[in-house]
Amino acid sequence: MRRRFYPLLSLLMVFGLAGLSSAQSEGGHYPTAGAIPDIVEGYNHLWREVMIDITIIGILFALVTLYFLFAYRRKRPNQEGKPVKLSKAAMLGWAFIPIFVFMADDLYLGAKGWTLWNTYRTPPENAYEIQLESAMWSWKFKYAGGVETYNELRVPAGKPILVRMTSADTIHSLFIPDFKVKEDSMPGRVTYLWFYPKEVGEHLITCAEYCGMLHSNMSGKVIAMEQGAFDSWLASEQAALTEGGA
Ligand SMILES: [Cu+2]
Repeated sequence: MRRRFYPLLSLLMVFGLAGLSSAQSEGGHYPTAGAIPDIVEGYNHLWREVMIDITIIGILFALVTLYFLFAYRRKRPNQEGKPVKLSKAAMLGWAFIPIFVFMADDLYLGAKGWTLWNTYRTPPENAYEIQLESAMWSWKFKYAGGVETYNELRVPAGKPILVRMTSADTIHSLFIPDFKVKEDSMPGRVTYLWFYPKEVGEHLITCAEYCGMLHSNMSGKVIAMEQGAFDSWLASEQAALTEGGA
């Protein structure tokens, strides 16, 4: 009777070992020092991995459940079940092997999430800094020389961008889905996020924290421009300000 459990236990062991060996082979995914880490790729990679793991775990649970349903079905009317007596070793095995398998995967994904989080919280040193003040209902971006834009975050492509933010009124949340970044902006506190627009293009900005009646209209866009075009845009805005102020 007890022998029936052995194939199942071996199956669990195989999954556990497969998980561990995949954990070890992941070492190469993280960027070397000095390079700009790719948080979009890091996010996508972790997301795929979580999906794959919960699918495998779900199938595994379903198979074990189906096996038990079949193996321990009632075979005659009035049949009474009787508990299987397990040896101490089998008992410990049943408790600890599944724990080992699932906790190994949880801790591994947790560690990878922590590593990725640290990447999110550590802007590269050469990041270009832009300030943001959110309000009901607009995003005001502030550049060097007093230049301001509303709802348009113009950035040079090919450079990591650091956005330091606060809020004029209530809590908003700057969400740029294409770059997999989101950060709350709040009054009386300065928070930040960074992202890396590699190429010229436009990307949606939206508010991800309910901030009142027109919250759903609180959108904007990132406009990633060639470095030269960005520089001349900023210079012309600065010149216009100087002229206006003179
Ligand atoms: Cu908002």
